[in-house]
Amino acid sequence: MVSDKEYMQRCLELAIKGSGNVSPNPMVGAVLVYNDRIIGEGWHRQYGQAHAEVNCIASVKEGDKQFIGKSTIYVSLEPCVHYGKTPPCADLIIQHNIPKVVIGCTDTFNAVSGKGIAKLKEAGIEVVMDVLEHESRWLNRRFFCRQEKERPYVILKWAESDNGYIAPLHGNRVMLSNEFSQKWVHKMRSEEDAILIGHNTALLDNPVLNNRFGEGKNPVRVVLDFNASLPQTLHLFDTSQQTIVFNFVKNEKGENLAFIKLDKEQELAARVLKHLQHINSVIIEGGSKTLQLFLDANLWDEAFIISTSTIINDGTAAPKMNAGKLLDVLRLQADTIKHYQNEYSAKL
Ligand code: AOF
Ligand code: ZN
Repeated sequence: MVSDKEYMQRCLELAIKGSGNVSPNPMVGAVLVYNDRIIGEGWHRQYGQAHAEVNCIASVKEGDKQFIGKSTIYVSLEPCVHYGKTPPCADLIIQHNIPKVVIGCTDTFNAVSGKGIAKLKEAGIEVVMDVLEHESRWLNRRFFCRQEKERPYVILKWAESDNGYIAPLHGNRVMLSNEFSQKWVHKMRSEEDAILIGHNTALLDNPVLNNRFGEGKNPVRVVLDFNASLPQTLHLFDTSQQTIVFNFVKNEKGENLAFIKLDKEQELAARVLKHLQHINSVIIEGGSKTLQLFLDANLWDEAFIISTSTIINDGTAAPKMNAGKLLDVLRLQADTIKHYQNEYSAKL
């Protein structure tokens, strides 16, 4: 007999298929099981469209429809009760007389948070909770962070030379990472919602900040340009992707370009993140001062440090890690990527 955990594992596999297409919604998967046989599977495929439960029930073949009312539905997230872009999934389960629901984790979105479970129970449905809870929360750590901390999930990323520099002095550009780690970086960009850089990085590197190698969407570009003095000729300001410029000078809105004026210099990292709270995740890509701002405020959740074999004679020192724990190490040819995690992601 297949265990609840194994069916939930299948829900998580299905949920991941929505990666890159559902944000800022969570990735959710569902399976419908009758007599130890899967008769339906579904996942949330696209932001604004049908939820996992809807697709799961819709996938049941004609000959199996008679069993829906005798089946167990496994869902990696508590079924919703709100009328959002789609009607409530809890109602759908009740309408189909499904007698048992097994849930991966509670939805901490205010409109749902425990109310989905309560509604199912009130309807006399047996509810089993928190099966693979940690794995279910980890999968949607960006979504849960936004709900619970009212800020995006923050991922730091930088590459450093063998002797600990992030860049040479005087603004010369050096490509630190190799072809493999660059591909890895671009894949990562396609999975996150925003990329943030500082004034100097924007000016010296003139990055496009897109995901050139992979498929999928491009992130929102965010730049800290306190005097709003960056030349509009930079790639950042082409209007093919959305760009947000945080500054102390002006509020302004154009096509795919917004200037947001920060009101105080204190608690900068927190202020910036507050403005980005509609976004699930942001990668902070540099330079050293910008990364250190988020490290010092302890406003980060994961960090990826690419240690390369390049030597820079004299340069800007890489940021200093001051918290977090090493989670794993990935080797891509001569480059080593150290993956750290901080308090929030460790507690999920
Ligand atoms: C579910 N199953 O597959 C997902 C859920 O705007 P809407 O209508 O798409 O609702 C989005 C909210 O619904 C989202 O914030 C989260 O709380 C929940 N997502 N719920 O029952 C699903 N994706
Ligand atoms: Zn739903």
